[in-house]
Amino acid sequence: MEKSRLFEYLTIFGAAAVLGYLAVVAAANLYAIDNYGYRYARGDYQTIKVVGRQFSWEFQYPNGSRSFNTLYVKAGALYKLEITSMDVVHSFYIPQLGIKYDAVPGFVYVMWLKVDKPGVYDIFCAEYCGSGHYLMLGRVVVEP
Ligand SMILES: [Cu+2]
Repeated sequence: MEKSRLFEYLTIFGAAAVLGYLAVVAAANLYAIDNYGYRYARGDYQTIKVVGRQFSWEFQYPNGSRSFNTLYVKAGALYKLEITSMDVVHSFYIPQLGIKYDAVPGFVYVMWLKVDKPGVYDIFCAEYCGSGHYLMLGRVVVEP
């Protein structure tokens, strides 16, 4: 085989190998993403309703109790957060836990929450929702 032909084949198969590798890695990682919590949902969890309104956060627990602006959870336990709004669009944001999801009237969005480290984490509203937007602060209290 002449040399230029050899380089041509090496270029083609080299590029194919790189693209094939990237395709396999991307597919494996995309498959591992669990946005809707299908794998979580098979486990044991409790549902907490998160309701945004001008200008506070309300949390409704499975036993019927409620709290405002402070979300109480247990470390290591799994929670399904059903996020909605009573009035305008808010955004439920806990930066330290990597959670940020819009609270939209008429819609319920699901997020999964599991915190292993006990402590207190800040909650913000991350969508401008009116004159009291800056007051929509809260905290997550993770009990050991
Ligand atoms: Cu808000």
